Amino acid sequence: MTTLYTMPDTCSLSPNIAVAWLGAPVDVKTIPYGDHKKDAYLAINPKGKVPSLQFDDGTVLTEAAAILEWLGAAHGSGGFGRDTELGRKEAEALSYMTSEVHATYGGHFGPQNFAETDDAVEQVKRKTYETLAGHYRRLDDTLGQSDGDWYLGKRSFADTFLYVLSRWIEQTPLSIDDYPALKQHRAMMEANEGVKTALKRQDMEPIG
Ligand SMILES: N[C@@H](CCC(=O)N[C@@H](CS)C(=O)NCC(=O)O)C(=O)O
Repeated sequence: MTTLYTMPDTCSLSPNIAVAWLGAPVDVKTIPYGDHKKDAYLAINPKGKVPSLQFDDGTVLTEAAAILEWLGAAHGSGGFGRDTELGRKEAEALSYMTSEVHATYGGHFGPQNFAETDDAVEQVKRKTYETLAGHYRRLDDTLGQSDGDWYLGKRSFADTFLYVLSRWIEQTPLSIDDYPALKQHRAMMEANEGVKTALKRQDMEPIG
């Protein structure tokens, strides 16, 4: 069976939720933190990151946006066809959230990768939170202006990644209270049965 590898508190929650929403025949396997750097997992994904999706024939797909793309294409509704306006917007939102917002979190999760001295590390962190504040403002505005409760008006995979981001804000000095649309979206996601299932599968709790 196709297997999705996840780890607690990571962005792999996004495809995990998508699997739940689609009812896709995908086995979700949560590995403990640390196992992602061990040989057994590195043989699956040499990048040593989650998520990874392993197919029956042993081939592997990495990168959250690509995995979501495949899930939508292979298992139908939940992702929108890329020939529709919603589909184009979903692709745009997922690219933005993964390649811009998630990537900015590099300065939070590993500031030492961008600076050599303690002072410089502090500066990287400061700039990271400034940049993240701008991203959260943009996400909150987009959500606030959407035609409905979901990020694109209708439920899409963009909501799964947005939920990851609205959880991570708790690890930063930023406050969800400054982003009311995101706060409401997070609560709505946590009331959703598919999200509850995905959280359990990944040994995670709702933020509440
Ligand atoms: N560009 C990748 C990023 C994947 C990624 O950074 N995953 C994180 C969890 S959110 C991870 O596995 N981190 C473990 C590590 O780097 O040690 C994607 O979008 O899937």
